[in-house]
Amino acid sequence: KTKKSKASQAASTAAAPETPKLDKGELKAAIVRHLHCTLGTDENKANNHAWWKATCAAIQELVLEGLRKTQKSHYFNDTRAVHYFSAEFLMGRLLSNNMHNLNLFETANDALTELGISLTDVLEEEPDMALGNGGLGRLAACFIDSLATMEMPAIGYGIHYEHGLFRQEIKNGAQIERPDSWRDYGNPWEICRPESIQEVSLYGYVETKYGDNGRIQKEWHPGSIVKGVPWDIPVVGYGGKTVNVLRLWQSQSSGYFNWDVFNAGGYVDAQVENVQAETISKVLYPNDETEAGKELRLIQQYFFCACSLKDIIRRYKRAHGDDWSRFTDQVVIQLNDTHPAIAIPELMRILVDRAELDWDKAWQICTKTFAYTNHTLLPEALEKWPARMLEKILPRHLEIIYEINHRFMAEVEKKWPGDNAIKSKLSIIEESSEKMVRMGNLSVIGSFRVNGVAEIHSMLVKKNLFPEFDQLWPEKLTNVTNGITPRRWLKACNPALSALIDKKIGDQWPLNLSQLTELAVYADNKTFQKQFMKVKQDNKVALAQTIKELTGLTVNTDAIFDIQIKRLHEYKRQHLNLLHILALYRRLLENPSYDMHPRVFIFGAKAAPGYTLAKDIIFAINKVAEKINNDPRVNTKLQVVFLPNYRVSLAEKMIPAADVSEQISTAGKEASGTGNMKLALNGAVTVGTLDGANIEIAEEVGDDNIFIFGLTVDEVAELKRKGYSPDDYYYKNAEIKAILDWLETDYFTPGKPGALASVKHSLLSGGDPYLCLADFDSYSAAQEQVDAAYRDKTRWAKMAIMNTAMMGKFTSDRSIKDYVDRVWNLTACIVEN
Ligand code: H2P
Repeated sequence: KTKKSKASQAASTAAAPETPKLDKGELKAAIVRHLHCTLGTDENKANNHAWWKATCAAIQELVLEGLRKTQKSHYFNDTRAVHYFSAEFLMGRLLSNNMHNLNLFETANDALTELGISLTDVLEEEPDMALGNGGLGRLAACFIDSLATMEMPAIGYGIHYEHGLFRQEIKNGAQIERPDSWRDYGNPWEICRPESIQEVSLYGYVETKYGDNGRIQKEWHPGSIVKGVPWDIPVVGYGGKTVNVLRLWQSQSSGYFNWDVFNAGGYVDAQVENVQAETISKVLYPNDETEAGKELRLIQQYFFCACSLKDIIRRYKRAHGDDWSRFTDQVVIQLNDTHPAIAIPELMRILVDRAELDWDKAWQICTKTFAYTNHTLLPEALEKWPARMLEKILPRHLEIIYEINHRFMAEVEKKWPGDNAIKSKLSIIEESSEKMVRMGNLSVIGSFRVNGVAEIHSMLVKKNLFPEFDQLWPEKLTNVTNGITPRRWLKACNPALSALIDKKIGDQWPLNLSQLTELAVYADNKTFQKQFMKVKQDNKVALAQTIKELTGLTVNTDAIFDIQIKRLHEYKRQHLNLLHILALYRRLLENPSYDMHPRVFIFGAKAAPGYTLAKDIIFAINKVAEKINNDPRVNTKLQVVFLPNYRVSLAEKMIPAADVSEQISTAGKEASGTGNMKLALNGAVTVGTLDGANIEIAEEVGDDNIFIFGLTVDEVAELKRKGYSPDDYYYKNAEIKAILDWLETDYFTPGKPGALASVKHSLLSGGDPYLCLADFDSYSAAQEQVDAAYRDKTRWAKMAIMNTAMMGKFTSDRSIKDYVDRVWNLTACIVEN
């Protein structure tokens, strides 16, 4: 089913980290100095939190030196830069990452040890920067790491959310959302830049005027103005030479504190405006179900795009004045999904209304500036805004969108004369009962390049999502397969494996991940297999300890650690995994000598607060886990763990310990996946469908080193075309029927029959939109193969090694190189030290 391909070479321009800039003594002194002078405490009083802050401050000194030099180089070389616009950046923790990238990790460890402090404990003090939901936001974080590492001039632009993704607690099996506060008492990495504050307009109306030359002019009279305050997070490249920034905007009231109202006793009234303005950057949206939520989300998007564009233009004008002719030589903007698509009409507004350029000239600039990444084919995730909402919040932008559309429709008419069906499909405006603005179409029309995130996804974007756009502009649609940074996702998170690899093939692999193929010659080597599997075993023991701390459960570390970690969504099919667990449970009850290697199934997932079925699935997993883990008839062979509050820092503990990686989405639904890459890189073997980047992983590792199951994209389409009926599987397959019926009893929820029934019902009678039942048998068979393979220790060790060895293609350095070649046309800027 899969073919072997040569891993593409990720040519990194960066050099390996040099000798650390500080020795142990100097770092020790710097940490103590910050403990005294920055934190006003001392070695005897300081707790781990204070030590963490002092260590961050000591490291930040070097980071800022790099930042200053980088900015100077970029300024003097007047470099072209990419501006990565993203509503999400899932950065996780920064201290360990920054120390690794500055080659100071060992030094810091030694320095703190001499001070009687454990670096591991200190690292645990850092809250995750969880300014994202999942893969999309983490991808942005990996990309800015690679950009800095490859010495590319780049800025990330996003929102300085006061609260990132909610903290998940599990109470009686159910998900409870609690506010995340990542910067309650300040964050040591961020720098506020009041000198670069921007103002953003909202609401109001548009006045049409006639200029002296008879030219129609539009003037937007805003109803309110908010301030955007920039916070810079330095992004340290591996080797520490280039330090780029992630600039996040915080909203603030532009009005002054209303002193008169306050003095007259209106203590609350005096602050209403502030509260309204500050609401914009208050929370990261996990969903947008309410009308108010939707409106706020649109405002968030516009807010950060408008601030960022002003920032970019200010920088451009500093070098080039009012001459717009070089703008597209200097600036490229990558739109991470459609969330920042409103930047397209905003740039048009600036160019036409403010700079008074002709429409055609402005449009030329615009369509040479923007490129757009599509991350999903799911219709519900393709953003649309009611025209009336845009009219209220951004009246001038709606006019501009209509004008863009009007001109585009003329182009469509030329290509397909008289074809109204194509027009209504390609139009930015959807003429439904409520007029909607389609941000996907706007993004394609306003960009010079559009990419999907894995080969198959990009093919489906061309074939199913935007086929007519592809006919109209055959060069526009392309692919850039996602990647992950090997610095965080192997070197930092799996130090023992990294050290083993260093010993075998040298320490340059973090910059040139294709070098890992050199490990393949050792895949059959007994000694190396032993060393490799010893590392895995130690990592499993460490994860078992974390599981114990977080859930109280003692897991069997000789069991297969089978891990599924990702956002909870029906298309990702955590419930297919659950059905299989229930099948194993039944088989064990019916036949106590049922032959299987012990397995621990481990989940980590957050469900969007408004996504009821996703929360029901979490509840079901937890209830089934409780039953199985407490059932002595089976719990020596089968255990189930749901780790609460899945996030980057927890992923860093889980991934190195995985034997099996669950990548089981319905074919055609997972655009790429990136967890699949992280797990395989750390020597986990994938059980997966032919979906997203799984297909490319299979090509790299070869059919012998992956367990592929399930319907293909074409088979899924065929089954849906014929009419899929889950009930057929339910009535014909006794095991499926028994499992689903079991969920309706009170077996897992004593005294509360039906508590898990929603999961069953979602899979029957016109349900099961993601074909769990259709893929069940094939999945179950693949799992039997996993079981057999694992029992053959030599075979398994070889598979695990081959997975690590063949992941070179999936470094985000290669993704960035692809973007540079296919989209951005950037050159590296070597920063003088
Ligand atoms: C999404 C896609 C993934 C993709 C990722 C990055 C939206 O992430 O679904 O398939 O790998 O973007 O391109 P996620 O589901 O993890 O939130």
